[in-house]
Amino acid sequence: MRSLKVMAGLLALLLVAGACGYGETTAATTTTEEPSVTPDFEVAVALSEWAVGAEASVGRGEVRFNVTNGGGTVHQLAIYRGGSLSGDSIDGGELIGRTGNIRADGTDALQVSLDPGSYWLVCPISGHTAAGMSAELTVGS
Ligand SMILES: [Cu+2]
Repeated sequence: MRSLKVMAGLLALLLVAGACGYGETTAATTTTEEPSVTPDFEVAVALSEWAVGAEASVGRGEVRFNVTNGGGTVHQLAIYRGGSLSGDSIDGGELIGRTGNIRADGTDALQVSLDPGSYWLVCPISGHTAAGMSAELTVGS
């Protein structure tokens, strides 16, 4: 009897873990889906240790960021509107969009609608922004 209860407990744990895993997978793949809106502009973003390489300006509208991780470790791309660079974070910035993990030599795409203004492109993984993975992007009218 006791072993049956243990088995039932383990099964419940597996179901919970499976449900969580499924949720994460779903969230991670949403950023890689083909956007339904045709982008007005495309921006190539090169991630590496420790830099975010991209054009400094782009026009307003639907902007598709084609991200390549040319580094040797996992990176992400996060886009903030406004704010100021402060160590490992963007103070006062509004998170506009973010990819999931991009493995070394991997790619991902992120499409967002951008109004004119100042933006930051950063790698939000702990320590990476402070290490130099940030770039400013100006969206013109
Ligand atoms: Cu990074």
